[in-house]
Amino acid sequence: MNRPILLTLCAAAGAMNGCNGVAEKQSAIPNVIIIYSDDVGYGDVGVYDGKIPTPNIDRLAQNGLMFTNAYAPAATCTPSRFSLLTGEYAWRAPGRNVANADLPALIQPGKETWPAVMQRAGYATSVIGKWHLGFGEGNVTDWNGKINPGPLEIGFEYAWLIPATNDRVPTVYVEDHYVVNLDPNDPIEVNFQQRVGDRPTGYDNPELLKMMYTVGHNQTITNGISRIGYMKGGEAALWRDEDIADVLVEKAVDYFDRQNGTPFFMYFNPVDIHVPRIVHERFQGITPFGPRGDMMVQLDWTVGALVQALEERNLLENTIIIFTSDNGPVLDDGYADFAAEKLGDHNPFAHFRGGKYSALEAGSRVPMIIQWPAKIEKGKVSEALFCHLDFLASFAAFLGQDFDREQAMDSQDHWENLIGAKETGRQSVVQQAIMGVLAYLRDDGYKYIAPGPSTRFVPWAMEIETGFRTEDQLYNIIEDPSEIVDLVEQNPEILLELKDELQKVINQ
Ligand code: NG6
Ligand code: CA
Repeated sequence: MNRPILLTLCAAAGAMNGCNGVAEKQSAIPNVIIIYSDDVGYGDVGVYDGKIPTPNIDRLAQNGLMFTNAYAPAATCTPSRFSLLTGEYAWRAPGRNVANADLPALIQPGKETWPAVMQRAGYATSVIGKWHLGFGEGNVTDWNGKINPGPLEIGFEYAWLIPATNDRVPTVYVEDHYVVNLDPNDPIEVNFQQRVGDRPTGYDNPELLKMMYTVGHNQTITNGISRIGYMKGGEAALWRDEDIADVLVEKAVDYFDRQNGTPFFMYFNPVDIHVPRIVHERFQGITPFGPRGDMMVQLDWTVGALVQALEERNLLENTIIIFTSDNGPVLDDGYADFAAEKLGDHNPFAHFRGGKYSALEAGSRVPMIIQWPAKIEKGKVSEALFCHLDFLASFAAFLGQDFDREQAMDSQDHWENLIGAKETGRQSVVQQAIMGVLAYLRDDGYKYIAPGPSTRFVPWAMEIETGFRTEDQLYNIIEDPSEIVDLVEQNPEILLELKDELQKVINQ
């Protein structure tokens, strides 16, 4: 395949060092890995004051740049991942909320994407781990044939996938277009409405479970865990939850080894620390914090294993590693893993209110760390306002690539923030909570939460405040990061400004 990256970069950088010989040219192009972890809260990482040991993630910060004002585009997975990949706010069109596995692809071929930009710049591109953005064109996915369109049609050359989430069927891996290890004589059928097949369910046979459900999650049992949805067949293809972290690392390292010097882009998506929190036996009980803490340690192990593999291949120096999370933290998200009871002095929410699903800060303000030894100064902290939407435009700018600005309309070039060369970032960001509620945050700290339903707590995760009210709310998160003092009465002019600015973004 055509890989124009070296020329492009040399052209963009003028008399940049290393544009003379092929070997030197190649070493100038950084590999890029984004580790997009699942449901990791701002306070879950050691360097963000977490109490669970995360030495490997902490080391990324000690050797790189740590952000204190970075935002996932939404407070749940599907819209955040949609926006990360497309540079468009997910709320601009309906139907981009938490997806079941069998829904059509939310990103259809022809849509501008971050991996497509990287691919045009000459990168080998891959996605490993959680997908959760649907497959196919319209009908329910047929898991027994070629599954497409999917990631391979929107800019990824290689895919090893968890189709949706680790709590949803089908509990099988998909490699490129096909379910891995599928026996054609035992075809898969998936249904999110009614029971299919004769596997036991959590509601009929709770005595078979290795972890009890608390809310939902009581349908087909595979590997001793009842899931969201029903599934028939595919017995030989079923994953063992305990092995997922190891399998994803193995697939990533295999991919490094297949590149032979071609720069690569990897969208690496652990299922950690999403429910069900079933970790490998070697991590079970390793912390006093229960399965949630153990899974955080497993995630940290994953980060360390990837770093070590890069180091052993002499790739670490010139690889950009981004560690962040798709949304904020949650304790009980549907299984009895005693996350709340075993929290001790660890606080995943840091000093923020809300959590996963919420319009309040803990919903989408996430840890974000970038390490790139060849370029980024060690041990710096950035307060720049940044949103995951911006990777697309920022990397396009760095690589001298153009992109479809009408499609990726919300992506802004903040490359200088990413390498720690500038302190001011975005002027504002829109935060998306569940139930379509939006908030608008400005870099002076003022935050407007638009009116929503009267639901005060997330109905299926009752410890989390939604932050919703039926009337306008205004906070200043610099002075009041916990969003306690509503400034609507005090600052009517600022409220009007923010409402107006949000409306402009919506109308854009
Ligand atoms: C919710 C699930 C939750 C989780 C979430 C998606 C219930 C009661 N809750 O519907 O457990 O799977 O969807 O999480 O079913 S996310 O991180 O992928 O957005
Ligand atoms: Ca998530």
